[in-house]
Amino acid sequence: MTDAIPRTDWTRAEAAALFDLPLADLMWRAQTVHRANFAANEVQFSTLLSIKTGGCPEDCGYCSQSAKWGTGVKADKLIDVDAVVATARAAKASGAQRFCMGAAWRNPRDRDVPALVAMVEGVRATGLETCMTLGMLSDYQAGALAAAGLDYYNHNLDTSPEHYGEIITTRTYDDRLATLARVRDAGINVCCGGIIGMGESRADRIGLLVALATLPAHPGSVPINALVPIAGTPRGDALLAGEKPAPEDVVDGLEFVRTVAVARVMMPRSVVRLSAGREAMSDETQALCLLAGANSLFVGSRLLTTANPEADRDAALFARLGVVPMTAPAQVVPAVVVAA
Ligand code: SAM
Ligand code: DTB
Ligand code: SF4
Repeated sequence: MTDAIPRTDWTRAEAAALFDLPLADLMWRAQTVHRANFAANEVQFSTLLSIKTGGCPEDCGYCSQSAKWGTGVKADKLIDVDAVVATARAAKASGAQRFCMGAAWRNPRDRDVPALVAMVEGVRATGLETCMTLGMLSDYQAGALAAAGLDYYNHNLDTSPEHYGEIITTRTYDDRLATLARVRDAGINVCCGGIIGMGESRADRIGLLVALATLPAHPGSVPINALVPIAGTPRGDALLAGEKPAPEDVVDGLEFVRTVAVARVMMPRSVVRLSAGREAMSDETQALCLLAGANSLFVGSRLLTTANPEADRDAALFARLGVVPMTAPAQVVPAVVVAA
């Protein structure tokens, strides 16, 4: 069966049925969808740079950069445009295809916009795709970034609507949906996903994927992060203390792989990113995530404030798996889509 337009009417029951499939059947579904829409062995490589670190007024319960938690991350100012562009050049030289700039803000101030625009223009001039994640945006700010040529804006839903209040209280799910609408309306591609391993149930993982797959259009990029536990944050401390959800809700490597596979089936044309958490993941779990349809990764030894695998470990893994860089721009995918 083929379907030209990816479905945006997924139900929780349908998503739950995918999660419940025998692993081989789920992987077969995910691989079938993946191979109909993407070159099977191609992976998009992104690099992250923190352009404004720490001191964030939000209370995200997982984040090293919130001023609410004693994590030891110190607050810095927005860094210089030249430093950003120089880092982008180096990322391009080492094989990155997209350059993501992250700021520990609730939202940018309008007086930051000229510098942000200069960063987008400077990074684009290196030939890299650009992505920013700066918190909530106004219409003006989204418009200015779009006019500068920003390719993607990352703004995550993080978890299900029900679990959200356990994780963040300073910004609502609806605030996030409103920013996503502004980004979409400005003509910027949406990058939107969440974090797995924050004490959520499988029903919450289903709720997150359904929220993503029932947006007016599927996000072009869907980052699936494994929680990087940061000492001093409520969610990090809970994970480090060994807090375990009910047996049916436990997140281990296989549950993470299932989450990636269900994301792939529900959002067939989206680039699914195996995002934070690779440093602590075995090569085998990462390989299964790629088999499940993940086709984007962060490369480079740092994410925003935490470690990512070193280049030599990644090079050895990609060589063993036969993974090659994505050739076409990620948003250009063949018209044929295999329905779930
Ligand atoms: N301040 C902006 C915002 O939150 O909208 C942008 C930067 S924020 C660090 C981007 C995303 O990184 C968060 O939405 C979250 O999904 C992810 N993230 C942050 N800390 C993480 C952690 N410890 N483990 C996994 N993902 C994390
Ligand atoms: C996303 O979903 N993951 C990236 C990116 N968007 C900005 C961030 C991961 C941050 C991991 C924790 C850290 O390094 O501070
Ligand atoms: Fe601030 Fe973003 Fe961290 Fe939340 S995730 S505390 S908004 S930097």
